[in-house]
Amino acid sequence: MKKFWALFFFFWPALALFVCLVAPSNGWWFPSDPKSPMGVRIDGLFYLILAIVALVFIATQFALGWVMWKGAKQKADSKAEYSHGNHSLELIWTIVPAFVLVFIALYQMDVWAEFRVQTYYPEQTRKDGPIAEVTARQFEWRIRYPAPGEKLTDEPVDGDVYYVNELHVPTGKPVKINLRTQDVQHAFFAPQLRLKQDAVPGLIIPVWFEIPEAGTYDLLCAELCGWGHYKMRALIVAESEDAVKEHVLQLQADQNEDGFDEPVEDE
Ligand SMILES: [Cu+2]
Repeated sequence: MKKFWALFFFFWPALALFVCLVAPSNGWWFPSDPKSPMGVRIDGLFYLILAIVALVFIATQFALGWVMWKGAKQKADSKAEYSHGNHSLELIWTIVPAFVLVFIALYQMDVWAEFRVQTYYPEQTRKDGPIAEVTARQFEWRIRYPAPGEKLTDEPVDGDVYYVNELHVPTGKPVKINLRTQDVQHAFFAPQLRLKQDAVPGLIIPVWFEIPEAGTYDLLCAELCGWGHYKMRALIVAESEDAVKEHVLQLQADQNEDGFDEPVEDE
């Protein structure tokens, strides 16, 4: 029976090892491949951390199984050994994890900087400026585009074009949006792009991303923001630059529509 328990504890790291070996060829990972260059790098960080965690799990569980196996082979009347701990072991398992954590912190620094530090944003986004403002509010995403041909201003101006829950962006180049919230804290989350940024009251936060392939991507709120949080589902539509222009022109025409087909002329 003692040996059974030792084998039981050997089973789990063996299963973990097996899963680690077969997972990559079976695509057992996030539900979709990352759809942005930044997403590929974020997934790379996840893989690295997963590999470290898997290695530590397998090693510690095997060690546990091994200790139990050794104990199982001891005679029932043999004396137990008591100890007050081991100074070298304590040092090793404090210093090694500390180095691993410092390594992860330093290793992810450039991805983090490119993503979050404005001076590291792609040249193009700094030249073009934000293409739209996305304002989260309970419980929707309000989109504000500048009038065609104009630059986006921090505060709304006459001629701005509005829409709700659908953000159109050009494909194939880095684009930047200004993220705000009108009430509580929300989080701009595009899972397929691996993009997540909190919207914080009082702040205008520039967020950049690049979508190489035209298509429709989910935009969700990732911060529990009230009873209707689940409803904050919107779309990011990535399409050609011309199609985005066309979309904004159409929105502008709809916004200026006064219900009359023809200009009314005095007779
Ligand atoms: Cu929300």
